[in-house]
Amino acid sequence: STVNISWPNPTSVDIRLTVVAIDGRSASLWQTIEIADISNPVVILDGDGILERSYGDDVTISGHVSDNWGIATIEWLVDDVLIRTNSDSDEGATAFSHTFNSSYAAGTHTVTLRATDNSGRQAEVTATISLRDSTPPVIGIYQKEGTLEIGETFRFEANVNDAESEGPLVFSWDFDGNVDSDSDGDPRNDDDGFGESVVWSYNASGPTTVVCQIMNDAGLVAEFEVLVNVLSGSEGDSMDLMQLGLMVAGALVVVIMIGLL
Ligand SMILES: [Ca+2]
Ligand SMILES: [Ca+2]
Ligand SMILES: [Ca+2]
Ligand SMILES: [Ca+2]
Repeated sequence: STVNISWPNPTSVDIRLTVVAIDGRSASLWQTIEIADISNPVVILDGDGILERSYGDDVTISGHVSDNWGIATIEWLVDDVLIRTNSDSDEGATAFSHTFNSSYAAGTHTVTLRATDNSGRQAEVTATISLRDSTPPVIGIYQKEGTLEIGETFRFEANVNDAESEGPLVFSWDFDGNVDSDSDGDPRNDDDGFGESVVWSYNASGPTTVVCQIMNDAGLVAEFEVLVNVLSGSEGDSMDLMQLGLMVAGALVVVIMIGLL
């Protein structure tokens, strides 16, 4: 004959088997059985596949944990670094929210849900997060216009950063908005110079624009523009912006005086 019994907790039990014969004689046998938890917890994450997220987005992941005896702790790890520990009785222990800031590199990261049962057995399951930079480089304060003389060298500098971009930013300068030097139909996109700062000079007078484009690791581009007035240098047949402004002011005074007469 067979008897099936299960125990909810680990224990040690003494079992006595007694057999009684038809004639009343009996015999007994003792056996000690150790009841132990020998199976890992069951850990499941809701959803599957790689989660695509941008910097600053909340990553919220939930899961389910169960065990044949009982769960002692539930842990959440990001890139194998322990972020949160809960006991099984904590509400919300199987829901986790994390924001990836610029201290994380763009690319693949992991979020792991790990459960430990009352006998110290562990199981874990991992979700994969693909983190991307969705913001172009940020342009800081810069001088929006300036005056140069023909032949005068000047260092143009870009005050730009991108906290989420790991590699160096790529700078491309177009120093003359009047000339389409690569003949592609756009006079503002020519690669006249490269790098965070470039020394440049002009050999023709007149106003023009400098356009600097900056690309980050994710291929996102920001640009800024500087107005440059190039003077011929032989004063008398040219005037800089300030002289032009004084002349306008003088003309106004004349107009006002005429109005008073
Ligand atoms: Ca177990
Ligand atoms: Ca960015
Ligand atoms: Ca062009
Ligand atoms: Ca150009």
